[in-house]
Amino acid sequence: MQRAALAACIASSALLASGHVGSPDTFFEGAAGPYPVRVIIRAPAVIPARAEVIVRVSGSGVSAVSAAPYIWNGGEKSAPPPDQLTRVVGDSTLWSVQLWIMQAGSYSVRVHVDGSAGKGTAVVPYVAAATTVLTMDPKMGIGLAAFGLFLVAGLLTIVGAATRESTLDPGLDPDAASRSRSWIVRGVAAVIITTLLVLGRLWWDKENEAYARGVYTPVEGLVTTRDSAGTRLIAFGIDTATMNQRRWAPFIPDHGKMMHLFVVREDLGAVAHVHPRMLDSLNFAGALPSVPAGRYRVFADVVRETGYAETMIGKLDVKAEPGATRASDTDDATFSGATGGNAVTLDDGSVLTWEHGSGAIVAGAEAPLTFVLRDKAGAAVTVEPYLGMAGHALVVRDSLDVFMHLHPIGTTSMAAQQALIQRTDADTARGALAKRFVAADSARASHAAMAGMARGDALPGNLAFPYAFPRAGHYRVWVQFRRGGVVRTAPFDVTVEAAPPKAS
Ligand SMILES: [Cu+2]
Repeated sequence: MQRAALAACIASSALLASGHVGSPDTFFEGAAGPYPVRVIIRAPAVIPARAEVIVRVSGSGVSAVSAAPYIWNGGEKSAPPPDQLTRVVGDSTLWSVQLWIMQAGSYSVRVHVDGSAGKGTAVVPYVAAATTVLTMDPKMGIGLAAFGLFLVAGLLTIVGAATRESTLDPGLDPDAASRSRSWIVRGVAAVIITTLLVLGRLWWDKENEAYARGVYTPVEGLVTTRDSAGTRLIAFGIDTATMNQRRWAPFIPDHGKMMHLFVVREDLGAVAHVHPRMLDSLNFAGALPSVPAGRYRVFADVVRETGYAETMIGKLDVKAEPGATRASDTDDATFSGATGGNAVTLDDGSVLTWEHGSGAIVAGAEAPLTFVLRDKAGAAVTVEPYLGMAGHALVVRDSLDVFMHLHPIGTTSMAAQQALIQRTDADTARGALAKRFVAADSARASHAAMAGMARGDALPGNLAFPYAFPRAGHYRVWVQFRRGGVVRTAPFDVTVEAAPPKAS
């Protein structure tokens, strides 16, 4: 019953969670040396607690899988020895373990695979954050309070009996003087015990408050627009009051951009994906290409040099459309319109089809986010790299409490992974690592080069995004890719069903 209460509490309160909005789990698709791995980190809702690490290793001859969490600034010696994963019964490629996460922050979870092809390690960025304060079940509270009262009464009885009778010889009755002394001592003991209980309560309230203050909420920004010379500018200013005592750390570019800003109309009828420039450590600004009027939510993806990837949030009202507004960045894109079912025809005539099979899509279970691009004749076609990847997907729940920017490598940020890998024990000065990242990024001809891609490269038009929808409900998924030099967006709708209750 306690576990059920705990699970209900976690389910009801994990709305806003680590790094991203409403989607606390980490999905990673990559390789540990010669072994392709898919890693899922099921985030706990409180910290300290255990995170479940699930690893799918495809590749034969795998003999052992282990994993350990490294906090970003802990150095090599800080991590506990790796925990061995055990095979999940009934699936020889699936391994799992529970890892203790003792404090909130940015981690690399290193997954080691050992097998007949040798050893390999995958570095998975993981942002640990408490997302809820657990409350006690009232029934258990009443039970514990009754037990506590019983203990206090017992203690007073012992104290009273000891002062009254401990010096008496066997068989004698206590006299009136020792009886009254016993009452006085019991009264003093009651005062001392009450004082201790009150002090304990004060201490606990302080601890509880400190914990509640550390519960993750997204940083908010003030979003404004301004029309100037035929261009609409959008600005995102971080509201430091919402930083919730979190340590400020410099930003690093992810996919070559300091910020990926998603402007989503509240009815999900329009979306813009733009890349404002960083003006200073709190302010970003850039062009907002033409979007229809309406009330918008703003989700700003950024990565800090600590490997901490987060989504900041804001709101924006867009008034009537101005004349021609142009994008300031060729990687910017906008889209408005409804979905066209499971196969969306794009303006170049190609068709993107969501191949999700016939089964239901269930909250918490790996979702079949697999898309194939074909031409009019039905032949598979290629795409060009967009921000160093074959494709991007945005996932937004219709109630706007879930937002996720997905890549073929999952929910993790490549920049966060690089920050965690490249950080050395000498990078103790704030900003040192960020400086190297910014320098390396501006030295790069195009961001695609980082992933070993040239801008004109042809990539297979099969796009797969490892992810599980966190909750039941209606979602819209926008898939973005580049073809013919133009960023194209295909919208899809999906209804996600609640997970069936687990038999225990
Ligand atoms: Cu972007």
